[in-house]
Amino acid sequence: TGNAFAVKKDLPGHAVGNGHTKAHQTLEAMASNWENDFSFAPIRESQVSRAMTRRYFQDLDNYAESDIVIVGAGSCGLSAAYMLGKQRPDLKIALIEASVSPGGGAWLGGQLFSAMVMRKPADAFLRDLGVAYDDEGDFVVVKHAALFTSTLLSKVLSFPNIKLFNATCVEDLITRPAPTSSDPHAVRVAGVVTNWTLVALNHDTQSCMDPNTINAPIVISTTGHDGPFGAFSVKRLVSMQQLEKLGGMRGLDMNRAEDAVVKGTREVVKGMIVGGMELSEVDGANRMGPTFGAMVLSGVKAAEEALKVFEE
Ligand code: AHZ
Repeated sequence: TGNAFAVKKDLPGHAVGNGHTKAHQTLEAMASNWENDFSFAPIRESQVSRAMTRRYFQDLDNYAESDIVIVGAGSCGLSAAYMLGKQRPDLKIALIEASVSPGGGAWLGGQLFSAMVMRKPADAFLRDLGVAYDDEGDFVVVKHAALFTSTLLSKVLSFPNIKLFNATCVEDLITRPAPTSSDPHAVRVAGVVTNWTLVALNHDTQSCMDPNTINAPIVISTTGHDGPFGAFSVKRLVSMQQLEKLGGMRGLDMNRAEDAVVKGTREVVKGMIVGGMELSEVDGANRMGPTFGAMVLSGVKAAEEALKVFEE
């Protein structure tokens, strides 16, 4: 073929290629000559498999002991991850998201509309992120929620010390006894129990498929309000008798809801910080509906609370 990069020998189990990697090309050079001179660099299928699986299993090994686990990669969890990644490149942060696609409810502004509203002072987060907005006085508007979420996601994923495990859900919490004078049965949260979401969804159809674990001194839970997947960690805290009961998210009141979620973001049980709409289930706070300032600032505060543990 005259292709200088042609495969020399395609032996099973061996990398293919002639030892030279294909030189970098410009898109312009490529565009001029598709029919004649174009070919991909050679590859053997096993190279693709190994390139993926080696990294994934190294990550599983590496993050089995994490510094911080964030449960849920919605607007709150991603905002917390962004703040932590920016401030503490020395910490290992595992971000666990049940869906294949991270972002939670932040791909749309409200109903099926594009624009995303944030009340001031959450505009500070957008400036930090470098996302453009229209200033409407007391609030700002990003032209598409997906612009906010994709920018935030790309920054979070670029931090070398943050690993997103998507399509993976937290299906239990790791706990250790931490008795107090008022509660001899108190525990602290010491990590999470994970499973691939597709497995977790099939516990009814198969005999026991045991999970995996991640140890961490601090877990930030941001799994959203109650629903098929939401409020996971706090519901578990109730069933293990670490919270007496949930307050239950109240009706929509934007003014009350957003202040309450940000101010309330805290360590709910030793080792577990709760933020975003999951917190409204704990505190019986109102929902805010389609305005996202409280989600990002709750994430900022959750990150701050988590870092206190490492400053102690
Ligand atoms: O898939 C969930 C979503 O991406 C994920 N999640 C839930 N349970 C999980 C589990 N393990 C791993 N057990 C899990 N991941 O958590 C993410 C939650 O994102 P979200 O957008 O639902 O929550 P948030 O609190 O970040 O943002 C809420 C946005 C809302 S809801 C609302 C209202 O209803 O009034 N208003 C706003 C702004």
